[in-house]
Order: sequence, then structure tokens, then C-alpha cells
Amino acid sequence: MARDDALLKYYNQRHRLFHRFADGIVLDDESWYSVTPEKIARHHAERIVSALPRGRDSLIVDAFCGSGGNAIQFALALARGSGGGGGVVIGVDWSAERVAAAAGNAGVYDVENGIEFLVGDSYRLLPVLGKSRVVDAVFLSPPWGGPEYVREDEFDAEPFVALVRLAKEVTENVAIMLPRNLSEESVSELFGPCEFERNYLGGVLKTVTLYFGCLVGLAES
Ligand code: MGP
Repeated sequence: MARDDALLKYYNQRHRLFHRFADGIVLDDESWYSVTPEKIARHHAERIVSALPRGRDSLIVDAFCGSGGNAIQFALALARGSGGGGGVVIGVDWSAERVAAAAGNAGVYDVENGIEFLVGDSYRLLPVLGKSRVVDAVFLSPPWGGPEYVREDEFDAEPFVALVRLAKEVTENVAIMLPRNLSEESVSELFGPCEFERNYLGGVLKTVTLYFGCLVGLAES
């Protein structure tokens, strides 16, 4: 890690990514720069879980689960009963190695029983899951093309319009995490009605999240 200058800045933030980093968290190169920092992932989870129907178990699909940063927080929020019930998370990633790391990372947070991991392409798996399970929410944190996204003045989210549409065929309750240089003005034109949220860490803007369906306009944390 120390040999790779590009990843060193993420390594230096490792306890912000996972506060239990030292207990055995494993990340591959892509996860270092794309995992959601824990406080932001916890916020996503609290907000989404608290918006789901009460009185029954919920199913949340984390369609690009990577090394598990968001899936772990969803499982913790469901276990805390933040939505009034329990439930399960399905985490999907195309990389078997990354899924194995995510499963181990879930064990570090004692939520390995709260997450079912699938290896595969979410563009293919989402429609299958939608037909076979009642999915309450889909969370999307897709690859943005690497850390170079910041070089553009404005991020073009058009390539993700079809992904959001695909997820909405599974459930109206969709959230997608996108780069901080996405302009709020472009969003309604591209994605239609949704809520645009800026995610700060230590006063610094890190990412933005768009919410759809019943996830709009709820809990602050
Ligand atoms: P960053 O801009 O690469 O890092 O990513 P940072 O710490 O803001 O660096 P700085 O030098 O610009 O200050 C910021 C956050 O965006 C990361 O912590 C990830 O949560 C998220 N992120 C970054 N990338 C490249 C991706 C990506 O490709 N996909 C997803 N889903 N999230 C990403």
C-alpha cells in the first residue's frame, strides 16, 4: 500500500472507511477508492431502513456491494430495528474475490447472517431478483470510472439513467450514490422527480445521493 501513492490517501483514511478497520477489514484496490465512508453509509442505511414498511421484515438489495461498506450498515440498521422490523440484505458484486472480502468484513461487524452475497452482474440479476423476491429498496453505488471523475467540471450521469430505470422496475424505492461534481440542475432532467442529497464528511463534500419513491423526504441523521 505504501508503495502505491494513488491509494495512500485512502489508506490514511482507513478508520473513516471502517472504524473497525484494525479488526480484519480486507479491501482490494478498487474498494479503497470506491467504498462509502462509514458515517455516510450509516446515514444511507438509517434513512432508507426507516422509510420502509413497518411490521414485517424488509429486503434491501445493495446492487454494487463492493467490499461491503453499505451492505454492512444496512444489516446493522435492520438488526437495530431502525425500520421497526428486521430483514435481510442482498449484496451483489461481479467479483468473487470482492464478495469473499465483503463476507469477511461483514463478519468483523458481526452481521454475516444478515447479508446474502451473490456474485454476478446486477444489470442481469436485478430483474431476476425482482421476479423472485419482494424487494423493498435497491441501493446503487456503481463504479464511476475511477477517481479521475474529479477532473471533469461536471459529471455526466446519463450512463446511469438506464440503471436507475432497471432498479425502478424492481421497486420504486431506489437510491443511487454519484460523484460530488454532479450538478443538481441536471438531475431532474435526467432522472425525473427525486431528492438530491449532498453527503459531507468532516465538513467536506464527498458524494451526492439521489432518492426515489418512498425514500424521498425522510429522516435526517
Ligand atoms: P474521491 O474523490 O476519490 O476521494 O472519492 P476524496 O477522499 O474525496 O479525495 P480528494 O483528494 O478529492 O479529497 C470520494 C468518495 O467517493 C469515496 O470515499 C467513495 O465513497 C466515493 N467514490 C469514489 N469513486 C471513484 C467511486 C466510484 O467509482 N464508485 C462509487 N460508488 N463511489 C466512489
